[in-house]
Amino acid sequence: MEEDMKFNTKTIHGGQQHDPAYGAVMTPIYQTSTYAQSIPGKHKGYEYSRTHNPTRNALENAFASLENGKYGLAFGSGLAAIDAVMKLLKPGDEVISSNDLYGGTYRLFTKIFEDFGIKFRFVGLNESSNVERFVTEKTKLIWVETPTNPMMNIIDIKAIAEVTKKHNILLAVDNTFATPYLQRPLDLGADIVMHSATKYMGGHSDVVMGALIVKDETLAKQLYFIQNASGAICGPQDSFLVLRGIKTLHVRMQRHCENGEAIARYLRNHPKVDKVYWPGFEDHPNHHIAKAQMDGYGGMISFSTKEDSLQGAVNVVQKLKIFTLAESLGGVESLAGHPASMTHASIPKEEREKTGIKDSLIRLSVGIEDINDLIIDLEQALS
Ligand code: P1T
Repeated sequence: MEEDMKFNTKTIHGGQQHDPAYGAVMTPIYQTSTYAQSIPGKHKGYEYSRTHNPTRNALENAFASLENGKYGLAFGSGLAAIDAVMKLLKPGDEVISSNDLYGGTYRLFTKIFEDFGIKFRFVGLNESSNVERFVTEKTKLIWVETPTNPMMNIIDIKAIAEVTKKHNILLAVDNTFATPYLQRPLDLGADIVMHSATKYMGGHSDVVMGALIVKDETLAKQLYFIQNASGAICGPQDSFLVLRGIKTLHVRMQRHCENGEAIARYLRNHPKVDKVYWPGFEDHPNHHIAKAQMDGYGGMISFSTKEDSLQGAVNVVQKLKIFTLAESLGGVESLAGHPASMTHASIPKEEREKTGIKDSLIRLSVGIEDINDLIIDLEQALS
């Protein structure tokens, strides 16, 4: 039954059942840390909420369903989810990571896990053939973000998966920007899908949360062990909010894609705009891969102005009225960000600039407001 459901049905029903206690159609918020036992060790499947909670379990099942996985795990933030994946590794292990990725992920890798003896190689993966020459017998994981934050590069998941399968390496894909509405990495050969559910999955900028989804039972057991043993879980109230958010993922994403495309094309024709980074353009370097592995191009766009300076970017973002200058993305409301000083400030300037994150770069998370209002807002900010 579940396998036969189309995506737009899964967002509403996937992994869900009516509450067994009273038949509540919406999953109740089980705001409890513990559960009664009749005799020591005898309970109804729940003993302590770090380990299991019915509201969180419902959400984890929904995550698994949307990504065509078997097992979902929810965490207190996207970074907590990435942290759990890294705990699969041992000192001496090596990780190959795309070189253009969220600044906080880079910080977690280089400032925390390098100190635990894990070695990271940050590699440009626009050419998937690039990856194999960095593989050694110590490589245990390839970490990929696609589209990348904030340069909107596209990485060929299927091609990288061929390499990871050949060398018996895990492939993890951060699917935050695309969401399962547009891209399902497990179907393309990835082993682990990760989300900052803070973003499109929650969709309303009111929760911080992370998710992992896998198909393999052994891997799932290892990750559940880490989730419980390290304890970076999310609470029932936040689980409820994201469950509610997911129910409209498909309709929100449809509008994010429409508005995103209109704004990408508007910016490209604007005389004051220099470069626009959006994978839907036919001349985007990996447009053909985006077209093959995604069902649309999403609502994230980066651009730079011809006045190639920090002040030029600051002038634009300060003038915006409907777009709010703020960290984060993926909510119903439009946001503008300045990666060099905000989301990617934790990457050293010379590293940042190698991947194109100049001081003049502006990132937009295009929301689902009326497209005319958004364009009028950009027009007055750029003028
Ligand atoms: O913020 P948190 O829920 O912990 O998720 C971290 C994270 C992981 N992966 C990607 C691709 C992300 O974009 C993020 C968080 N990003 C922002 C806050 C941002 O504005 O880019």
